[in-house]
Amino acid sequence: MSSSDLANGGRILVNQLVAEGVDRAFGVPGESYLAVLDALYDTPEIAYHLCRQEGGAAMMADAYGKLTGRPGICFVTRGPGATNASAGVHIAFQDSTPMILFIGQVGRAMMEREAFQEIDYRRMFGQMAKWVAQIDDAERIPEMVSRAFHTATSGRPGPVVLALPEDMLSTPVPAPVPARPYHASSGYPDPALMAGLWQRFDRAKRPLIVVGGGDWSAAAKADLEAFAEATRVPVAVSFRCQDYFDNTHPCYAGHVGIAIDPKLAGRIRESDLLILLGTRFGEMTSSGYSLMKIPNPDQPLVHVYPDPEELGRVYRPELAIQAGSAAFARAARAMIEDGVTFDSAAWAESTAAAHSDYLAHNAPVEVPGRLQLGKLVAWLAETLPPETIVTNGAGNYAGWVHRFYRFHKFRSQLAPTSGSMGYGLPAAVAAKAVHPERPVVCFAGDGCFMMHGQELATAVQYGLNIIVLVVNNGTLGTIRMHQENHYPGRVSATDLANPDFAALARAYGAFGEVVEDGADFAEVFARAQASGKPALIELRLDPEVITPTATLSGLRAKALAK
Ligand SMILES: Cc1ncc(C[n+]2csc(CCOP(=O)(O)OP(=O)(O)O)c2C)c(N)n1
Ligand SMILES: [Mg+2]
Repeated sequence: MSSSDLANGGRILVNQLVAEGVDRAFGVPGESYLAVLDALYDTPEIAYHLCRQEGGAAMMADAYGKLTGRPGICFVTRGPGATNASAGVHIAFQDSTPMILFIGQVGRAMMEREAFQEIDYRRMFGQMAKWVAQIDDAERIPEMVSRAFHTATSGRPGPVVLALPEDMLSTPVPAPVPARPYHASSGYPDPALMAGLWQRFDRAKRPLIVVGGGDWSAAAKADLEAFAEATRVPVAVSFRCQDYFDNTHPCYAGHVGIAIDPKLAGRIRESDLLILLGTRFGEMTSSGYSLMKIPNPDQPLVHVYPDPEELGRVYRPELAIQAGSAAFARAARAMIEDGVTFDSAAWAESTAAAHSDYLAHNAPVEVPGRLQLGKLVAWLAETLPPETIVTNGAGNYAGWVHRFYRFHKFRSQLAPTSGSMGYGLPAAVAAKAVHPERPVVCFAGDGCFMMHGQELATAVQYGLNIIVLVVNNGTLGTIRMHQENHYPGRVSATDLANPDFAALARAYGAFGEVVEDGADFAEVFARAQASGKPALIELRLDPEVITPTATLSGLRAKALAK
């Protein structure tokens, strides 16, 4: 055998990634996977984005997975690199995002001694990933990596973790043939079950579809919108899946999330044909499992989900259809195009009422102080083009975005259903890398921003001109709100001493300004857009304004009066 037939694991791995169509990876280097970094040195097909912390890198990979439908690729080193990255793996799991985390691992000869930074990733990520494995034989890289792509994208998508022992990556072996590129597969709805669904539609008076989960696409959204247009069926979106249905569509019924509009909650409770499409209807969507009884909902329930293990796991449906959301939406549209009709007279009026209730709930409300956050978000919704990508992490500030923004295009929202603080900024960085032509706006709280704020350096390094809006209320507002509700007046470990965010942004080489009065926002935002740099605008919000409809002192008084 000639030496040209030999390749090390790093080269074999990168060749396989190229064969799978990978164009980008996010990571933080480590000495444990130098051979991969070396192979990337002469692989122009793959852009490696050097991040500042692995949590941010993994969140960027998640955002890439959401935006493209292809696995987001993340490379981290063993031990501390992997533990940092776990935040992003958990997000990808709860959001059903295709993602592959590659971890440099200690050498094979020293395994199980608790060598430097050694962890058994199978045990560590067991509950958080669809599949966790270690590639001990470089000749099996094509097989294992190919399986990782299939697993991450098929059925209910999710993260896969592959550990790469350092010496496996660096030792030459006979070069294997790359595996063929992956194909994602998800179930197509059984026509017999679909017939049962259409019969139920015929009898229904108050049908409602709630969409969410992974395995969606722009085409799936368009198919569902066409189906809704033809049948006038109202469609609501689950927590943080607000871009799965055009919010200005006349059948759009609103966001089934935290602080749900009580009128929409009523519609869900009273529905006589509730179709959950791709959503697990988890804790945040179900208002703490209060909108449907468990295990037997009062509402006649049809559950469409790609993973059969989820069907009947929490809610016992009348009809369970194992199918991908995209396949279901395609089938539903095809049926309408084949000439099947429903008499929508029974519900058309209530669909119109649901949409006007949504519009009323979406209209900004007046709050105390000079910064009208609702109006500011509504102004952005009016002003920014529909392809704008809006990101956020976790905190009460996000509630304003969810309520007062309007989403039109698929994947114009990147927000973690797992409620992971700090997600917004790395997601925005990835979004701008994938779609440089689309405006990207990140909302972060003052607590949230500090979790992964260092990725502003990544935005500057790669010239990714995102705009970050830091809603600074000097507190971990969500927790403070819960404190006032449950332990009124006993403010414990929630006040924040913050840096000067605008100055911090400028120190990074970004644009930075402060807005205290909402009237100045449009002007500052225009300057940020024109700056030609990543930008941060600090919005000073009175902590009293804890939600669009509650003040901290009001919550305290209410709790004390109990
Ligand atoms: C990584 C992580 N840590 C802790 C929490 C718990 N948590 C949820 S919201 C929140 C406070 C967020 O504060 P901030 O970003 O300032 O937003 P605000 O609520 O003040 O608008 C905390 C600590 C979480 N969701 N994620
Ligand atoms: Mg805050």
